[in-house]
Amino acid sequence: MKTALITGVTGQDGSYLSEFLIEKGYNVHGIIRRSSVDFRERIAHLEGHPQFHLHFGDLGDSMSLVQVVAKVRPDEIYNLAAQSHVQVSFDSPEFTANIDATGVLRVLEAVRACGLEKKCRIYQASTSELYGKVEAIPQNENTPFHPYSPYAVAKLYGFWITKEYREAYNMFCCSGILFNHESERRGETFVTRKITLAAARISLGYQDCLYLGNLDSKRDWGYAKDYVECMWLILQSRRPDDYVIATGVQHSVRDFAQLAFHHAGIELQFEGEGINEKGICVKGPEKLIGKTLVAVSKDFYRPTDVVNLCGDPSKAVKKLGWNPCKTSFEQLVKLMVEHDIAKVASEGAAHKVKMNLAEYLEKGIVK
Ligand code: NAP
Ligand code: F7E
Repeated sequence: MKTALITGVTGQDGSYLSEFLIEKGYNVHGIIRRSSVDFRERIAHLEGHPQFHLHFGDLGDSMSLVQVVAKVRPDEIYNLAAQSHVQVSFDSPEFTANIDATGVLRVLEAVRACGLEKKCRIYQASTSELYGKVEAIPQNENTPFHPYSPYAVAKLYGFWITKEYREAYNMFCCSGILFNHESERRGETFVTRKITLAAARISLGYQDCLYLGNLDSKRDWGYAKDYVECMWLILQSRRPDDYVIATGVQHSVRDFAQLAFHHAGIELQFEGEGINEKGICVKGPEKLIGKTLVAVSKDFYRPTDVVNLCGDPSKAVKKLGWNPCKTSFEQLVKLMVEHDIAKVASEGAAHKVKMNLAEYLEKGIVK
């Protein structure tokens, strides 16, 4: 039985990867942060499973990492832990650098400190944000990087230090350059989940209007459940290497919103430009017809924004046999909206909290 260690196990990807590896027969160990409140919603259903174990540790604390690695002696490490929100990285750049850049070094060094360089394979969660202010479309493994946020700059260090340890110490270290991937478990402040929750709340009468930033921004959105399989495939390969993981299909934030509201029974027509653009209800419940349900607020603009991401997954398809077309964009949006309608309907009044922009901003809810 193989043993895997996952950092970031409480996150979107960590939870799906745990399920995937347990299914494959692995003993799965996850690292969780110590905190005064428990927030382990995404892995609650796995706790108590005989193949699932949790350990305290922090990417900011090398001693904790060495202790866990020494105890678990994993065959594979999936380093998914990160401060993963791009806007937050502008607000907390030093913390982001410590976890997303130096944190990667700490994981690699923990493996060396425990003498596991030959035994342990390491997956580093890299990102399409490395392409940032893009220099070519679509982006593949040879496209130059141009990071465009503190998050991306930190992740660039993570990418290069992983490659460096591969070459300097002959370690089996790989980076997956993953494009945006979403799901019912996506954090609520990322744009897709913010939209699907708002579409659900608006259709059920708990929110008046959804405020967004740059509607023109384009992403290559895939389904997180499909992407964790690729992380595993990367570590099963004969030779360590880096791979772009993407669908190859691009949509704007506006497209996402239009389709999400459609699945909530509301047709939107967009009018105006830039900060004055509005999504108006043209079909749906009588009381919503003619109302502005989506508006733009500069509060959700970023100091520098990445606006044109589209990945070319040919290498992963050819070398790993990965299928990027398992879940289409249309299926992804539908499953997220259906999930959130059921969630809002069952939780009811709790969702009134995020009704309008003033409340969003007052509560310091992340952009
Ligand atoms: P996520 O839901 O935000 O999860 C991040 C995880 O990192 C959480 O488990 C969090 O723990 C943990 N974490 C944060 N700071 C930590 C620290 N100091 N020490 C230990 N753990 C810490 O992220 P995700 O969407 O699953 O993404 C997984 C990884 O892939 C991240 O590295 C992200 O940057 C990268 N990535 C994501 C995407 C995407 O579209 N989702 C695309 C490319 C790359 P808590 O629960 O305690 O906060
Ligand atoms: O933004 C625009 C925003 O926050 C997507 C992380 O998982 O994927 C994620 O980073 C786009 C940006 O994701 C709002 O300006 C408009 O252009 O959902 P997001 P992200 O920044 O792409 C990459 C691959 C990662 O590696 C990261 O870890 O949408 N946008 N209006 C908005 N974004 C947010 N959050 N909120 C808005 O209201």
